[in-house]
Amino acid sequence: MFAEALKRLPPAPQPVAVNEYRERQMRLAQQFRSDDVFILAAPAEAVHSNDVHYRYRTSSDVLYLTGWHDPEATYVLRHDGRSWKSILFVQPKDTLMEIWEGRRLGCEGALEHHPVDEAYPTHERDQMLSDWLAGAKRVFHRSGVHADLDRLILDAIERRDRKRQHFGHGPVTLEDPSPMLAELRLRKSNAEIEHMLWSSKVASIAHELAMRHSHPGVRENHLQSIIEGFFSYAGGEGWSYPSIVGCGENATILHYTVNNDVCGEDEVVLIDAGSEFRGYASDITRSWPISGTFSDAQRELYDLVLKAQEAAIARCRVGEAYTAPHEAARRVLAEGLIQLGVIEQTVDEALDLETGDLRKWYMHNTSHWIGLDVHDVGVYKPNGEPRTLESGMCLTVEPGLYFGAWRPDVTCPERYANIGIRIEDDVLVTDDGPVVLTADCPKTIAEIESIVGSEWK
Ligand SMILES: [Mn+2]
Repeated sequence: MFAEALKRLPPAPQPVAVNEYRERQMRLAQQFRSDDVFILAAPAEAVHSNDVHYRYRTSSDVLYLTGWHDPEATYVLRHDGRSWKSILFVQPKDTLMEIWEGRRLGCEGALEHHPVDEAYPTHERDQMLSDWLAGAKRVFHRSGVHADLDRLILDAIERRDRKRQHFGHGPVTLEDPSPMLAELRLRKSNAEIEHMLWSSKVASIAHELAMRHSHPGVRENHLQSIIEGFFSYAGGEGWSYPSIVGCGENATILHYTVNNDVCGEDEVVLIDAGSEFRGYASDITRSWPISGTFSDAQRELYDLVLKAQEAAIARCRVGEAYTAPHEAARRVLAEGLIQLGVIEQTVDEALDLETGDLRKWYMHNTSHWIGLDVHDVGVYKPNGEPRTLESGMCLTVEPGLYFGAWRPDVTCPERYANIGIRIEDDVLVTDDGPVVLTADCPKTIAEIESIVGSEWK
C-alpha cells in the first residue's frame, strides 16, 4: 500500500544550504557585542531501558543554527578580535565506537559539511571554553540543560583571581539567548517552508491511507501503524509528536495516546498525527466516520467545525492579530451550537471565557506556531499584546468540538454523545494570503465519504 502512495510525493527538497546556516548565525551574532560568548549545547542522550537509549533527537536550536544532529555536540559563537567564529565541538572519530554505534563525521566532517570555522573534539571543550570565557563579558547560554556546563560557566563568572582584579577579565553576566533564537525561528525561510511542505505532504498521504483502511472493527493501533509506517517509509524521521488515534469517546480526550481500542461502526475516529522531516514538523488532525458515511448528528458537528476552521484560516493574514483565527473559530462554533440547540445563551454570553458555555465543548486554543518544534518557539504576546502576523510565520488552525458523555462536569446532549471532532491544518502566512501547507489531506465531507473504507471493502 505504501509503494503506490509514495509515487504521489514530489522529490524531497534540497537540504538547507550551508550559506543559510551562516546567515542565521550572523543574524544572531549581530545582536551580540564582540566580547560576548554564545554557547549552545545539544541535550544529553536519554535512557530508554538499561543500556538502550531513546532515538536521539537534538534540540531545535542546534538544528536551526548548525544542522548538526548527533549527540554530545556544543556550538560556540565567539569573536576572535577580527570576526565572529562559528565553532563546533563534536564526538571525534573513533573506530571502535563507530563499529558499535554508527559512523561519526568527526571534526573533519564538521568542517567539510557544516557551517563552522573551527571544529574540536568534545573532550577539549571545557579547557577551551574556560580560556574563552576568561576574556568574555557576557555569556549567552541557556542554563538548566547541562549541569556540568552550567557549573563551568558559573565558575568563570564567580572566579576571583588576580588576573581578574588586575585587568577586569572574566564574564560578569549570564543571559538566556532563547528569546533571540525564538524570534529568528518564528519567520520561516523559503528552504524551511519547502521542508515543512514536504513533511505536510507525507502526513497528508498518511492520513488518507488510514481513511482508506478504516472499517468497522479496525483497531486504533492499526490506523496508527499505517500512519506512522508511512512516515518512516517516506524517509522522514517518523512522528513529530506521539500520534493521537481515538474513536468514539476516546476522540473526546484531547491528548489520548492509548490507541488500543476497537472502532465501532457508529463511531467517529479522530487522528492527530504529524511527521518530522529533517527536524521540521507537520501537524494534522482529521476526523471521520468509521462506517464511511456521516450520521446526521456527526455531519452537523463536522460541518460546523469545518466552517469554524475555514473562518479561522481566512484570518491568517499579514497584519491580523495572532488571536484573530481563534476568535473567528470561536464565534462560528458559538453561533452554530446555539443554532443546534446545544447552547442556550446569546453569542456573546456563549463566548465569555468564564461563564460562556462554548468552553464546555471547545476548551483549547485554535493555533500554535509550528516549525522545527511542533509547538514551535515564539512569544505569542510580546509586551502583553497579541503578536501581529507576518509573512513567513507558520501556525496550526485546529478548532474542535468534544462531546464526552463520560464527563461528570457537563450534561452532554444525547444526540452528540461521544462524538469528538477536530480539524487541523498547518498554515503559512504570506503577503498573498494564507497558504495551507497540508491542503493535500482530504477534508470535505464528500471527499471523506468517498475515501473512507475504499481499500477495505
Ligand atoms: Mn496542533
